[in-house]
Amino acid sequence: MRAVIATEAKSENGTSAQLSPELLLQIHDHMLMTRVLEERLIRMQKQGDGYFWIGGPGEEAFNIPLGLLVDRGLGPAHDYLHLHYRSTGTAIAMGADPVDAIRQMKNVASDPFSGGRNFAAHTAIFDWNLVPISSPIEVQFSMAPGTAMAQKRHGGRGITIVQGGDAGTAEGDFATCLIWSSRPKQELPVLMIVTNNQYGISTPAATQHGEKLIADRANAFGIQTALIDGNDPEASYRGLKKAMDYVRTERKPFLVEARVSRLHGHSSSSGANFVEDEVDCLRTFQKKLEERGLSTRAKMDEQRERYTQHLLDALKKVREEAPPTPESAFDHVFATTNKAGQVPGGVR
Ligand SMILES: Cc1ncc(C[n+]2csc(CCOP(=O)(O)OP(=O)(O)O)c2C)c(N)n1
Repeated sequence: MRAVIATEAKSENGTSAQLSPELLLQIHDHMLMTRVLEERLIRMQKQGDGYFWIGGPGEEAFNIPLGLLVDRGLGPAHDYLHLHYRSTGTAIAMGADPVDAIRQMKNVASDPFSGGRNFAAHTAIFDWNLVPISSPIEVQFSMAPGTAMAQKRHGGRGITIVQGGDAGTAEGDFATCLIWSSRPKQELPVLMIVTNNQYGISTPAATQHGEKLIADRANAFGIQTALIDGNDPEASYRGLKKAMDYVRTERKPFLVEARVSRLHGHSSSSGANFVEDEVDCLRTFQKKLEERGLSTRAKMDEQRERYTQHLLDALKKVREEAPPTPESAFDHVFATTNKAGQVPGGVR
């Protein structure tokens, strides 16, 4: 029941085999695209192409393996995702088009996540059970038991994945998830993830947590836990695979605490400039790929340039796209109508 460091776990099947070169390069590919996308989004905000940026540079080494391990699909037979506003990398690894994140940042009608009406990084993909990411923090932890309950009733191997930051665990929603997912004989297939970057906006975690590890809080509920080095994509892949296999098979909850970096601060509100003194998972992974002879500096630099150009070209096109129309303001909004079919106070 004690938290274990997944880097110490030998591998997903108990051997010391490394992940295959193909998988490592695939992880790198998505990490690089996600980082270049975040840099583009930050630039867009600074250049007036968006009013606010928040995102996940520094979490790629964890979020990409997560996305690759998801059973993607619609309905309770597949995984449900209740993610965080730093989770863009997970959606990219699942196959989302990075240009859609640019459309949302620019708030154009073609943004498939919110029709140009939500914040950056508020991904929502109905066909993949990726439920809308919320700005009020931690509410996803109250919703997760609902989809997990549907999956438990449905049967099969689909699991619910819910992710949030360290500070958010102070909210009651986090306790709600611990309680509802661990009721005796009614346990739910929920993978709870806390991506711990050691800060809640500007408040250091060290000043807020009496517990040594956030993951330890799950022990009181009989929930198994793991502490993962989220800056290491190999440790993340192995640790997540083990945790997800457990939830899929046992139909019981599991809590992962991942240590990650926050490489551009909290959001555009704190300047979004690069933070030099935190581990940059992309830099360290690229060094490893070079050392192992799996890629070269020149190749990775060329790839970065290509991705940067692709997203810049996409932005130029998105700039020409139309914003949402006023008439579409009530599309997809749940509201009761009066006898005349009108939304009270609305314009439907
Ligand atoms: C319910 C609620 N309270 C407060 C906020 C303001 N707020 C936005 S982000 C944030 C800090 C979240 O920190 P953490 O959970 O550690 O996640 P991180 O942003 O570090 O990934 C706060 C307090 C909010 N969005 N929602």
